[in-house]
Amino acid sequence: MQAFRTTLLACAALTLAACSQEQSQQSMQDEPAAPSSNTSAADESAMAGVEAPMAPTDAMPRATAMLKGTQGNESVSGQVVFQASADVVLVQAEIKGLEPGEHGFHVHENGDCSAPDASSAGGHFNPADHEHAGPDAERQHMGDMGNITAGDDGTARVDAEYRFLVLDPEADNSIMGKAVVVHAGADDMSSQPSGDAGARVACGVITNAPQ
Ligand SMILES: [Cu+2]
Repeated sequence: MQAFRTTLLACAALTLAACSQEQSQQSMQDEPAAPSSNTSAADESAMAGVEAPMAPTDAMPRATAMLKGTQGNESVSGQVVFQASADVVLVQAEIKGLEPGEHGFHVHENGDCSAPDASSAGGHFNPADHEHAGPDAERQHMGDMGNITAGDDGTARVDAEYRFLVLDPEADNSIMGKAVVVHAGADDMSSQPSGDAGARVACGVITNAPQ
């Protein structure tokens, strides 16, 4: 009985689901030992038919870019994580120190952020020689990730997926080793060649980061 009370107390700190599971395990343990070999054999054969849950991202390419503010924008910093899945590349980012509002967000063709204004990163990464557009257009530069939006606190959080990014480090058109650039202004997703997004406020090289 003492053990049961302890379980109830512990339950107060747990989720309801965990709690009811623990209680049912408790009550099973309280029952007299019943012949259970039949049921456990059945359980095992049922388990044998169930394949381990697929984990599609485990062996898929993954990369990160640490963004650093350009000259005059030293307050900007952030991290971008790229994770390939079966059909798309997931992009998650948190970028701080921005002016509130929209900012162009691209992959540029050179993995070189050394220039004070990040001009060393070159133009948009565009291996298929398409016109500049937005991520939802039929065609775009591979680097056309659109805009990110910073809130009043200057932080932009990104959780997006792109069907046209190639992350495979073996591929000729991989974004691995290229640069992520954040701009001062919004990408209008139509002006050529780069959406009229203004100066580059942050830059970071995309680096292979296998799991
Ligand atoms: Cu850009």
